[in-house]
Amino acid sequence: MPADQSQQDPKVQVEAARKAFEQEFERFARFTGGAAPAATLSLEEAETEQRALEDLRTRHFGRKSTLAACKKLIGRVPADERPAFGQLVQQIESESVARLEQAAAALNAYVERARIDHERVDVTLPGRRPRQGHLHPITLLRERIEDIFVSMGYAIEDGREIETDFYNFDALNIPQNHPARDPRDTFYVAENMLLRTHTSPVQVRTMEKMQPPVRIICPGRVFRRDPLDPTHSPMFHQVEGLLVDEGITFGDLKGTLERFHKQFFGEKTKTRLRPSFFPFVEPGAEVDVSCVFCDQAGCRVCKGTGWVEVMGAGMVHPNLYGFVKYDPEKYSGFAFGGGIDRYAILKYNINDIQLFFQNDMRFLEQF
Ligand code: 2NL
Repeated sequence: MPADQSQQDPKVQVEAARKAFEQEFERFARFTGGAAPAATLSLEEAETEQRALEDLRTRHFGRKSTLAACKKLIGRVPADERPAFGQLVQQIESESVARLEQAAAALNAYVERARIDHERVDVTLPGRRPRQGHLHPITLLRERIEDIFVSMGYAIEDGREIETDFYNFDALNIPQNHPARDPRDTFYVAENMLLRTHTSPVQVRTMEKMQPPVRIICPGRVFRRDPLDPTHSPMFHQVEGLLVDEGITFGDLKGTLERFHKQFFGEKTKTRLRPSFFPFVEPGAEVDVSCVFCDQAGCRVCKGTGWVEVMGAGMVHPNLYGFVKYDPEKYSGFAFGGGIDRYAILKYNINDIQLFFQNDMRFLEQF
């Protein structure tokens, strides 16, 4: 039989179509025997097989398939053979489609199970608890200091971090030629504008706003051009205090600082004032507390002296009252200032101020 004739022969073509299907279907036949062979496939592989099987269905039984073409050839079959031919085509199609359906059903069931497995949530697993944060140790100590002074009747004031040189220096009786004004010590941001080097400007502005009695503390960030090292930072935290009223004496200053230090470090703590000089006070003093680490036996922190310096203090210089229009004949007052970071270092026995600003969780978590 010539090749073109065999291609024309409908029976031969139907048989060829069946063979072609059988060959291609062979690799899907394994799914029909239950879920076992499919179980070795991943979800993605099974989905690929699913698509391949549907593609095979379209190619072999769709409108453009060989089988569909065979059905159209029925006219070429001799009339007496037509019923048998029709039956043959029907039988081949229904048998093949049935086998394909079986495999598809098994594969679909497997994919469905695999998807459920894939998306399953184990509700018995412990939840992921968000870690609770807390305030920074410097903030905690600032609040502790604020609480102590509030309990003594002080108000808390804050103000700007960028100041004029008038409020930062002139109004504090700091002379034009004072080294602290040098741009090598102070951050200037414009002509006559600077990052405050202490929180005293807040106190000056408060005195401008109100007549005595004034009882305030001013905590906040301050800035000095210091190198980064274990005891210095170009940004640190200060708390200053100011009290002005009628008849205020140096004794009031000493009693106030004694009470504060007992509250802050513990009732055993002693406070000592040594003469010193600051342009904004007269007389001025350095303030020491008895060493909280060795009970004055002498240690590394107090360098064997039993005392640790914590503040500067003094009676407000009468020149300041001129700037803020207070009557120096009627009023007197005291002021003090210390570093919050320094208090934190002493309270927690920390040897490096940088730890407060590096924000390493392993450090911060300990407070
Ligand atoms: C320091 C600062 C001191 C003050 C700060 C002050 C503020 C006003 C008036 C008078 Cl508005 N004084 N503050 C007074 C004495 C010392 O020390 O850097 N201490 C470590």
